[in-house]
Amino acid sequence: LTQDELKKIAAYKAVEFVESGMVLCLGTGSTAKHAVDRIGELLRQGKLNNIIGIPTSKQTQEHAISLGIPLSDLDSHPTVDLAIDGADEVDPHLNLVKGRGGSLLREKMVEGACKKFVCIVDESKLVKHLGGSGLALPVEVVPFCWKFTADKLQNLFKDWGCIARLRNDGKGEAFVTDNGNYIVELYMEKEIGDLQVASDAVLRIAGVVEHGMFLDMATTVIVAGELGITIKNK
Ligand code: DER
Repeated sequence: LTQDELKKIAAYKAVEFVESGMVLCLGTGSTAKHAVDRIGELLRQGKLNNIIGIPTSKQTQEHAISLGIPLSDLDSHPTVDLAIDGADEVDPHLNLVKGRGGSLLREKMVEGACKKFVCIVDESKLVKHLGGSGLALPVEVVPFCWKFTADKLQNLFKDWGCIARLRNDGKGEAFVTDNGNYIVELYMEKEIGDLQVASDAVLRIAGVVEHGMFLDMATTVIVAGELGITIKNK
C-alpha cells in the first residue's frame, strides 16, 4: 500500500465517527483532504446531513466549498463536536507535531475548541519522542523582526543543537501563513524532553504567535499501517 492509500484508509475510518448534525473541524494537509472528500461524498449520497464544517485553512475552505460542504467559523460555533486532522509526528502519549503544512495556528484554535480530536496518520508519523526526527518543528512568528525571534528560539534550544530557519515559499520569498505571519522552522539534533516546559518557553517569546507542538489535544489517533488499522485512545 502506498503512503497515500494508508492516509486514505485512516481518513475514511475517522469519518465513521461523524454523525449527522455535527459541527466538524476540517483539518489541513494530504491526510485530512481524504476525510474532507469522504464527508463531501456522504453528504452528496444523503448518508450524512446537517453537517457544518469549520475549515482550518483557506486551502481546506476552498476544497470544502468545491464539495458543497456548508461552512461556518468559531465565532458562530465556539464549541465544535469533532475534529479530524493529520499530524507530522505522533508520540506514544498522543502528543503531536503539526504545522508542516503551515496551518498550525488555525488548526490549534479550532482543534482546541473541539470535544473530540481524531488525529489520522499513516504509520510513518509514529515517533518515540517529538522533535527528535530531525524534521521541522514549525513556529508561527510575526514578520516584524522575525530574525530576532528566530535567534531567540534557536538560543532557547541551543543544548538540543537547534537550527532555526525561515520557511520560504519555494520562490525565494518568505512563506506567509493565512494569518499574514511567517513560519520559523526549528531543527533539533535531540528529542525534546519536557514538552510542556518547551511549549511554555516558546510561547513566552513576544514575537511568537504559536508553535506546532499539540500537547494533550488529540483524544484519538487512527494509525493506518501495512498490517491494518490501530486506534489509540487517550
Ligand atoms: O500541517 C499540518 O498540520 C498537517 O495536518 C500535517 O501535520 C499533516 O500533513 P499530511 O497529512 O499532508 O502529512
